[in-house]
Amino acid sequence: MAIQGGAQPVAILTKCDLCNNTGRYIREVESISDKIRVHAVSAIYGIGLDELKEYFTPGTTICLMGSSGAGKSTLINAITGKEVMKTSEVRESDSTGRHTTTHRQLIDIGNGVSVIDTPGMREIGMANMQEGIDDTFSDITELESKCRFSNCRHDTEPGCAIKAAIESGELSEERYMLYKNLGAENTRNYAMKKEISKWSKERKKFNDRNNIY
Ligand SMILES: Nc1nc2c(ncn2[C@@H]2O[C@H](COP(=O)(O)OP(=O)(O)O)[C@@H](O)[C@H]2O)c(=O)[nH]1
Ligand SMILES: [Mg+2]
Repeated sequence: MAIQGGAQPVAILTKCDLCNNTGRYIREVESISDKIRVHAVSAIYGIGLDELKEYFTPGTTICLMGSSGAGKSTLINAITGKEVMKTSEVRESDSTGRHTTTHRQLIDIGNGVSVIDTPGMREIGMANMQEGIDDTFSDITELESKCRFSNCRHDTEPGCAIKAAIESGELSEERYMLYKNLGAENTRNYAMKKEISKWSKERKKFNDRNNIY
């Protein structure tokens, strides 16, 4: 979504003080796409915060996305050295945060930098994002174009470049499944979005005809 929207995606692994194998997780996220930068930080212990300074240049708008309790607000407070955002205790029972932020807000944190904080999201609904997905997985779309059949489903077709790449180890099956699942989710949500908009148009027409406001 970030790539398709023209934003620079940065993945931040928070609370690295609670993890003794951050390198492994950094590499795991990095392996998804070479277009995404990954940092592991601890806002509480001030680890890795320097690495993030380059993103806080004047004129930049930073949008924080991540589930409630991930440590977004604590991170911004640690970087700015001020309490610009309210933080919340994480519920022990399900390790999710209480929803301190209940609405999107745009905060001027000084130095010409703005931060958009989003309320805790349980999921990001994707629709009409195929372009961004293809961009993120451009190595896979490149491989797909090398299949013998242009409509290859990478299933049982002969001359399939995807299957060959998975077999040779050039492409990890996990990454391919991620690409496939994101594509399927996108198609499903897009179809749903179109269906909803069709019905809302129908309803509007019905209301107009019957003078219902
Ligand atoms: N151990 C540890 N806890 C953190 C860190 N950053 C945030 N937390 C805790 O995680 C909880 C949720 O933080 P918060 O910033 O409110 O999360 P947000 O919902 O993403 O804004 C709070 O209890 C924080 O104290 C960190 O670097 N290390
Ligand atoms: Mg918050």
